[in-house]
Amino acid sequence: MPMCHLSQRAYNMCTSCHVLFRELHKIVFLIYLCFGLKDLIKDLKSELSGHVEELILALFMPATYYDAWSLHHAMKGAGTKESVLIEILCSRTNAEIRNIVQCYKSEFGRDIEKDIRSDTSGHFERLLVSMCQGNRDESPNVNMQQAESDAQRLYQAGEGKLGTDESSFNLVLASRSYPQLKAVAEAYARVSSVK
Ligand SMILES: [Ca+2]
Repeated sequence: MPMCHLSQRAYNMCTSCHVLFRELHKIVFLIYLCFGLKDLIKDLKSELSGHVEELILALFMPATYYDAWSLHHAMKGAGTKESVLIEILCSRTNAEIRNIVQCYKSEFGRDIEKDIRSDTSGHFERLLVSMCQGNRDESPNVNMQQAESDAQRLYQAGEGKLGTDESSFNLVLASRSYPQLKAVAEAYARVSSVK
């Protein structure tokens, strides 16, 4: 039976693992049964489970859908996989975040902000809620003076005092551009080493 491009990719990645190999056969069969991607994803979900489900869905899902699915899985049921929330919400572009929020609503019928609020608390909750607004500065320019003052501010809000003023961290982490945050981290290393 000929294989489509995606299943060939999945096949090449996974031939060394017997469990995955068996599951991939199911998928090849499913591809020929259902040609619509949406139906295919639905069928894959009902056929697979656990890490195999996650690997295969990662290969087949559009990136936005996979992020929304991962966030939903990280929060649904008991407990929360905080590392997944951080990895996705703290690294995507504003446009990607907005698409993920929209996809979360349309595919899972839920409001991501409400789910974050019910699954997390305190400053971590506020940080994640800020992140899912998709309002990060995306200018490619780095302002060294601002990086220096942010580093000073973070030092004073954390290491330089008893306890931590988390709101300063939230402000910087949620709003500065990624290149700017890199400059803040470098400035912070200098500030903390001379104090
Ligand atoms: Ca939960």
